[in-house]
This record gives sequence, structure tokens and C-alpha cells, in this order.
Amino acid sequence: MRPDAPIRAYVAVGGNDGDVETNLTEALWAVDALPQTTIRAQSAFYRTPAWGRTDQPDFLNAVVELQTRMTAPVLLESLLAIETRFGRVRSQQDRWGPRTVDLDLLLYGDEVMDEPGLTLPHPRMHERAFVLVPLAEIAPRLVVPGRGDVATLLAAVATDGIEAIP
Ligand code: PH2
Ligand code: MG
Ligand code: MG
Repeated sequence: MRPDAPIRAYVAVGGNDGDVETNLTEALWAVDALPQTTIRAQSAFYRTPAWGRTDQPDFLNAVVELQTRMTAPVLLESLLAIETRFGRVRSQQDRWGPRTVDLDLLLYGDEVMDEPGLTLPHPRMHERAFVLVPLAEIAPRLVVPGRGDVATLLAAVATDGIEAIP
């Protein structure tokens, strides 16, 4: 069902393969160009050490705030389509490995759901400094349902090696 009021959603963008800054910038233009969807705030790009699998290049990461009237599943579909358009190839080895453009739906209003392919809030966002640092830049007081506010979550994680790029 279509939401009858616009929803505030947060999306994390990241990549570490190819011309990352150009890819991420253009992928975010594509997000802003989605129907019924506008980027309302955007963090800086941060250079971040690879998390999960450390034997790969540093990432660039950012977070955007969207206003959207798309449903969460349609928004997710659209983000995955943009990933594919920017050269993302999903494979068996892909989990946590190098990628051109990764677009992760972090929050969709205060929706809490756990369905195949879509868990909200994003199940690992509260422990990932590469998400919390850019998110805290644009929404420090935002509450992650079931987890607490962003500034408090950020204070609990190590942010070593993360720096905003000029
Ligand atoms: N994404 C991953 C795995 N590890 N590390 C950093 N620094 N940034 C990411 O965006 C990232 C990661 C899986 O999507
Ligand atoms: Mg992803
Ligand atoms: Mg990801």
C-alpha cells in the first residue's frame, strides 16, 4: 500500500572498487531522480577502513536522508536496480567483498519489519561506524527503533581510521 504521507528514509551508500567518488556521486543523483523521492540531506563522503573482511581496499561511505512516497519494498527494488546500473555484480563471494556501489536501506520512517530481503532497521547499522559517523553528521538525534539515538550508538563504536574527505 502506498503511504499517504511522505516518509523519511535513510540510505547508506558505499563502495571500494573503481572510480568510487564518481560512482557514488552519480548513484546518488539516480536516487534523487527516483519517482516520488528526493534527497533532503547528505553527509560528506568518508574514507573508512573495510569492516567485516579487512583484506580489501578502504571504502568511501556516506548517508542520505530521503523524503519518499514509495513503499519500502519498491524503494529497496529501486536501490538494487541503481546498484546494478552502476556495475554491481552479485556473486557467491560478494558478501562483504569489494563492490562498486552498495545502497543499503537503513531506516524507513519508524518501520520495524523482518522479511526475506528486507529487515528494518538495517540489522547491523547500529554497530557499524562507517554508517554511524555519516548518519550522526546529518541526524544525531534520530532514534533507531529498538536501538537508541544515533549519537549514543556512535559513542559506543570505534571510529579509528575514518575521515571525511575534502
Ligand atoms: N560494506 C560492507 C562490508 N564492509 N566496510 C566499510 N568500511 N564500508 C562499507 O560500506 C562496507 C564495509 C558490506 O556491504
Ligand atoms: Mg547492500
Ligand atoms: Mg552494505
